[in-house]
Amino acid sequence: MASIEIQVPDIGDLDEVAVIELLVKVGDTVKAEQSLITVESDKASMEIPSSAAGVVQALRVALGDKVKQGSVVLVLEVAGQDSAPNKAVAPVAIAPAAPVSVASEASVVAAVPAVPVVPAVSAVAAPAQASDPAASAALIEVRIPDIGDFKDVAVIELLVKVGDTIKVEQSLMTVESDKASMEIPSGAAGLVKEIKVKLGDTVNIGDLVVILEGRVASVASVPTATVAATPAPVAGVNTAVAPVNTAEVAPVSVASKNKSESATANATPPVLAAAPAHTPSGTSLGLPHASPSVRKFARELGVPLGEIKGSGLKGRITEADVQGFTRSVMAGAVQTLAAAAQIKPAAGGGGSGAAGSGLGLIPWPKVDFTKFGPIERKEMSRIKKISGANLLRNAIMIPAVTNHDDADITDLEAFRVLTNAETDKAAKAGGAGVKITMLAFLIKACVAALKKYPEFNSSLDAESDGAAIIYKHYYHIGFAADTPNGLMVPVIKDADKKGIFQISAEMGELAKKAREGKLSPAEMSGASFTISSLGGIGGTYFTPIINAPEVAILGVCKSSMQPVWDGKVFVPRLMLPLSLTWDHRVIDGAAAARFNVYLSHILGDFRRVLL
Ligand code: CAO
Repeated sequence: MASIEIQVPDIGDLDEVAVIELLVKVGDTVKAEQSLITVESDKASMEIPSSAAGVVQALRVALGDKVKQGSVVLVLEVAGQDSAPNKAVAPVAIAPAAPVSVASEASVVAAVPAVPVVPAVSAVAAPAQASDPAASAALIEVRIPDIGDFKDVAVIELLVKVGDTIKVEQSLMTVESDKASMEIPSGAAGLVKEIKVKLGDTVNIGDLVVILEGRVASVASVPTATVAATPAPVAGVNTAVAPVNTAEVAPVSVASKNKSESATANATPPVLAAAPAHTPSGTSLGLPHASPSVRKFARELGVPLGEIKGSGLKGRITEADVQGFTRSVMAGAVQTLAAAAQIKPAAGGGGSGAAGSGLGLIPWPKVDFTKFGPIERKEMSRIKKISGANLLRNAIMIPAVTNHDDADITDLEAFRVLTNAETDKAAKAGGAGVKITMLAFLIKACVAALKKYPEFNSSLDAESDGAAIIYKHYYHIGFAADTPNGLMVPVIKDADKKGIFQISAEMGELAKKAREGKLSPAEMSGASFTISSLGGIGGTYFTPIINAPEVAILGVCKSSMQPVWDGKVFVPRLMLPLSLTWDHRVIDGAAAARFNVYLSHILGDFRRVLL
């Protein structure tokens, strides 16, 4: 047994290409020339085959990675030297066979323009004579250039129509064999006069596909006369000269924007693409059936191709399908899956409905962590999955700001300790009693602050898409509880009507139920404001995420003795760090600062609650 590295082979003029599909995984047994990954540039996609048979030991690329010639794709364990084509000694990097070769039935290998090819064009109608140095009008034949070993490829998409004005290198049509698809670019600019093929036709190298009316340079101005007529060969494939018409007039220059090719120079490649979504076994991985240009178009718009129903041949997604889908989303007639899953439940208003669908975020990085060390995968708990989706929506959709402050709870803590000591004493004497925690006082203090600043006890009106604010005349306070299954938020209903002992007792019960996973939906709903206390754990400040549709949340951390200046001297005071996060659509910074100051005053002297 030996380990060999499979590298990206010569992929012609393409510099860096993105990995858009992984066709094998660790542990898979692959055959020689089996496709391993699909890579894509802005105009072409192709499958990278394996040069050897073996078992995949490690993937060296992840989706989204950029690779180029020589990049290691994966490590393959091969059975002895027989399997290693170049008898490489482990671990030796080997370049796979050039992906242009189509060696066997099983080798799903797409043609790759190892050497760029000039699309075949020729002018068939003589324009002005050579004495006229200026360009003149002519009919130009555009033919199928050398596309490698592919024969009888079907026209599956026409990308231009009669009357279109096209540029040099603009794609004219997409053709597809059973294993690869490619776009055929035009070698000349001009007006499309005639399209010589229709959907479903099969074409071969040299076939006439389009007649253009274009401005053709005269003989005198194009000394390199054979440039367009003879496509440069694709390395490793059929190098037969493309049957283009060069007899009647001087050929058309197909100089591209950046480079002016001579007769022997390499020019623009036909856009070759691997057929999408072919796994080695032939089962679809669900990659949408669309040409590279359509994929690029969709990518630019942030349109999820997988959600579009193709109207083209064999369900192929066309540019018009992408446009139609985009129009439907913009009109609100259709929602993307991401929007439905993440955005729809938001009742945050302010245009919340579909706002998140246009974030245009780049894809989440998919990293093969095994590249860096041993890993273990564990499924998330149901609660974590649900709360994660909610937290993400709330974090993204709410313009949240956090104000930090400190409350002097020296006296309150002394009172709490005293009260608990009395409860202990009563319990020892046979009486019942509830231990009270700082959180119970905080709930009561927050109710007082919510009454004074009602916008903190409100929600945006989802029905009017945030055009109104709903003020609640009830005070149901949620508190975050840390449980083995994740974060849960039980709710103390009507906290304004309850005393500290009752709140403490209820909190204890609800927290116990939360940890045992026994909370009912009713016990977790209806909160008008939430407190997240990490006081029993530690830390100073944090930025809690608002629990929509609420508009504010108070984060509390561990109190600590701090030197506080009393105007004359520093005195030791027990200070409680407060972090208030608020929705800026509803609340202003000044109100948030006042809320915190008021809360601190109450906590500093709890008698104020009675005022
Ligand atoms: N400062 C200093 N000590 C504090 C404190 C504070 N702000 N808050 C509580 N404590 C102390 C308590 O007095 C108690 O000490 P004693 O046992 O000596 O009396 C100890 O910390 C433990 O308190 P507790 O955490 O059990 O009780 P609580 O009422 O403060 O909190 C509950 C109850 C359910 C909120 C808490 O157990 C919990 O789950 N907190 C985590 C919440 C959370 O995860 N928030 C993050 C959300 S964002 O991911």
